[in-house]
Amino acid sequence: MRFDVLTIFPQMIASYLNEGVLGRAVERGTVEARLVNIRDFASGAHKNTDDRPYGGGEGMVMKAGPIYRALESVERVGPRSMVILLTPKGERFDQSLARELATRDQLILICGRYEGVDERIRRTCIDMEVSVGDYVLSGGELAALVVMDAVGRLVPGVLGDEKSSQRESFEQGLLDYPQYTRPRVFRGLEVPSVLLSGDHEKIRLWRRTESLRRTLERRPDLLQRARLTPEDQAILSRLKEES
Ligand code: 6GU
Repeated sequence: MRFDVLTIFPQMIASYLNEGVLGRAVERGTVEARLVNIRDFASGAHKNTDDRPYGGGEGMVMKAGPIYRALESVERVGPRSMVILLTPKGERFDQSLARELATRDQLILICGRYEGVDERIRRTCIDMEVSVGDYVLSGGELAALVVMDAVGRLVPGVLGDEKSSQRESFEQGLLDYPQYTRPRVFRGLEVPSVLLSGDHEKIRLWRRTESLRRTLERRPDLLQRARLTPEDQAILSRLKEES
């Protein structure tokens, strides 16, 4: 997977890419990440990348020219390359979109600012517009990092344990079960005894129940779309009776 990020703040992206799971993947070459500073493609003495909106009003709009030239400078890799604009007006990013994007060869991510980019860029250069949620960020940089992180960890070879991304309950449409590690007692609170029992079937059942309990309490909307087994249905009926 190759990411090319077009931004006026490349340092915001660079520092995150140097650390953690994504940092290691970049270091190993499993994921390639290139940063393109849109300002390098601006013209004029001031190298402006934004300007006032035609028609008047608040804020600034990102100019078409610098983004267009920055985009032209990016080498296209593989047959499944895609240009994505990060904007709060975009399609909502979720795990299923992350999975779809992870099958691509290259994602070219354009970080817009909140007031937006010139509509002619959107209409001529963009394959997809993506938002990371219903709130306003001051720029698309954090959103691009969210997309790169969630997509990057699905690329084969990025996580140490190949199965660990599939085990996560969000992949199955549920919230994760509670986790415990040493010590056995913390501020008077004991680790649930089932987790110390060594009985793997009991542990599996406890974890599944707690996943379903949390999802029912906090995100009942997820249960509509989750793939639920007959066992899950039975657990859910019991949980609903209890409450
Ligand atoms: Cl992609 N950009 C900005 N500026 N704000 C957002 C967003 C993106 N997604 C959610 N809020």
